[in-house]
Amino acid sequence: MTSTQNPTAAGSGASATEAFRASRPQAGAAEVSAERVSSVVAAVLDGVRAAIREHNVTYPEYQAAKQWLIEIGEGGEWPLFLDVFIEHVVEQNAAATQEGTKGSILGPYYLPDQQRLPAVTTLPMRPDEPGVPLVFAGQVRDTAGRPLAGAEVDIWQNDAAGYYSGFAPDIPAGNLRGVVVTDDQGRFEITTIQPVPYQIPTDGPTGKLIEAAGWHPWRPAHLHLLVRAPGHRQITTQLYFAGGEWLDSDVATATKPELVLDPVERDGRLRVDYDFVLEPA
Ligand code: MBD
Ligand code: FE
Repeated sequence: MTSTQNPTAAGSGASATEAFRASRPQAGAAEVSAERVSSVVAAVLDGVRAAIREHNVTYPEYQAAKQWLIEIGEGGEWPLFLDVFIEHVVEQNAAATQEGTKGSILGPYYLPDQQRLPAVTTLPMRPDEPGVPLVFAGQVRDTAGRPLAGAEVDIWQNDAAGYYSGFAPDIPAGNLRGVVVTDDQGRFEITTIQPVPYQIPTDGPTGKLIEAAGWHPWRPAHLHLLVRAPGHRQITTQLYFAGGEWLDSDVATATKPELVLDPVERDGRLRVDYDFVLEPA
């Protein structure tokens, strides 16, 4: 392994904040009416006020909370904190109108514009990339069962040390990321390594909060995916591994039973098949 330096929370937080800004997700916000802003924001504030009353929050606690909020911003951890504790509820709302493959949260570590790769491929990785080899194969179809040729399986994952390229030092850009294009049968076969459980950085404000509350900071091992094809609704999802640690207690509350893979050993590697189904846009 080439990595000697431990990534810091501040480092990955700043990168996640920068990646979020670069994605320009605010486009469309101008359409929101004053009525909508008022009703949603009033409900959020009412919830906070109710918690303060119910738990008789004191001045020292209030000031500590203010300090913590300042640190979340300074450490660039708003994407991390929000995606871990809030995004799954927004995803639940989106899922109510979505057919086909189940979705899950995007999380803070997606990077667009990665290398385009052929249908049968190996994800970009270091020559000495540690980890258990995994072959992840399948087909992309529409809700009528027709194969989607030229669909894009945009995949990213952590390495055997638990870190994502672009959000930790000493990992080459694009490592364990890629946009795999399906063949004329809508098929793909991706050779990679097994991802490992992800620990929320314990040295930043999100980690400090989790520790102060006595919670655990772990997500189960997962592959992240965006699957898209022209004329179809893009799916944002994650795939997990049967029997894996933290599967039933994901700190980000983002697992679903339909998204659990169960790889089998074949020729000394793990292999698993999983098909994606996209609905019309
Ligand atoms: C992750 O790797 C992740 O997927 C989410 C949702 C939050 C924090 C880290
Ligand atoms: Fe992740």
